[in-house]
Amino acid sequence: MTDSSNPTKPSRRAFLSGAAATGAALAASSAAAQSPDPLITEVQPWASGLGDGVDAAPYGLPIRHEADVIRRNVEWLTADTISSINFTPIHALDGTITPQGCAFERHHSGAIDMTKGDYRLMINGLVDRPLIFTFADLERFPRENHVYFCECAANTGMEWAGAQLNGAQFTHGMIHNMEYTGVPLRTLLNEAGLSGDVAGKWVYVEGHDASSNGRSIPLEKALDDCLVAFSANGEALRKEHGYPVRLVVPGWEGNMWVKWLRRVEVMDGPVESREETSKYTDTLADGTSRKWTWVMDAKSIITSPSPQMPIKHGPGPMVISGLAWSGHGAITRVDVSKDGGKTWQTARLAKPGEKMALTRFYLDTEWDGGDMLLQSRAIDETGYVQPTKAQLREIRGENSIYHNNCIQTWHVMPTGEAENVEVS
Ligand SMILES: Nc1nc2c(c(=O)[nH]1)N[C@H]1C(S)=C(S)[C@@H](COP(=O)(O)O)O[C@H]1N2
Ligand SMILES: [Mo]
Repeated sequence: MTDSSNPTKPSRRAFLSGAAATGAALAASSAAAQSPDPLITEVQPWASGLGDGVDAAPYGLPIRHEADVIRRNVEWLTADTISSINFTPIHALDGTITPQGCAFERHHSGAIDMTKGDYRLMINGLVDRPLIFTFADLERFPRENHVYFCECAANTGMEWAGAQLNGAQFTHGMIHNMEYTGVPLRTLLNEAGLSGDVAGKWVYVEGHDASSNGRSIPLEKALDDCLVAFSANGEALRKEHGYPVRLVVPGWEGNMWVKWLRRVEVMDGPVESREETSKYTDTLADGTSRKWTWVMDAKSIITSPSPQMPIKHGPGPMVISGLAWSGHGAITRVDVSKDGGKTWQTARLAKPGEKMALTRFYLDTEWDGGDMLLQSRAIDETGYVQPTKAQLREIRGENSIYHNNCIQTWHVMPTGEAENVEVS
């Protein structure tokens, strides 16, 4: 049997069965085949009694053996848990959809508890008729479904000056990817009536929470693809993600995705609020600051192997897996390097890239049992290539926090363990 893409190379399937027959590789499974394996030969407890009934969990949680697939904090980042951040366990997830129960949270004044009955959304400012919508009103507008990633601008922000946090969850876990259901913001703005030019106009969006997290967004973006969302992954938004309604701003920094959305004011200029001046602004290498950085540039991360996901098998076939995304559109290619960026192989995309959504990539490869300097490099539909850390530092220096989309390196050791490192 041969691999159709490379006739000189035996296919993966042929390799696996050949290895089992000779016992040369896949040591664990071939050893087990030689002596009787009680898990195969003996009747096990789960096969000689009854399992749980259907009433065991009216709303199910993951099985207890997966109890470590949870959000985590970085202690020194988290002075208190109210105005804080936790991280998605991206190292332990597969596919692209983030379950709401472990999707990172970022609150400026805590997650609030609102009912649909108390919910109101006001549209005011430069509109023909200011309007107030109840939740029931929103449900009567035509709705859409879209999968989008939401990445905090501070994701990877602790890595500017050097390799710091040991785990993809901590270096890249301020991201989630969900299927949202909601009403286009455009529909609601048109209901309120917009007259005159779109260019030069803005919306100011704020939430019901004490922080309000107010942000200015150009009216063009508001009318393009922003979604007033009330469901994620098929169910109501969780409290921590803005129940009952949040704003979805595809491809743009997470801070603009206002939760518990309260008000949209059409204005003739930006407000220049705290969240868009002293915060979420990029310091450049020359000491000046860049005013607006809304779109999240193309980025990728190898989730396995990684410091929290060591290799647990010997040399031979292995799967390297990760995530890639771009706020500018779809991911078209991801390359993987095992030698710190000297040579690259193109990874397999699990599905063609989707606009402003996570893309899963796999490199089905062989591990020689030696050291690897694993890197991934994302390329999006605009042709943009994810930069190295050195390239990014040339423009941005080392004093920045936000919008760090550089290539990450994991040093995988012969033990299979991995650590966060930098290569020059
Ligand atoms: N109302 C409100 N919206 C908010 C915030 C907030 O504190 N209050 N935090 C923002 C920030 S900084 C980010 S990164 C995203 C995080 O969304 P999540 O908590 O659903 O992950 O929500 C944004 N929207
Ligand atoms: Mo954020």
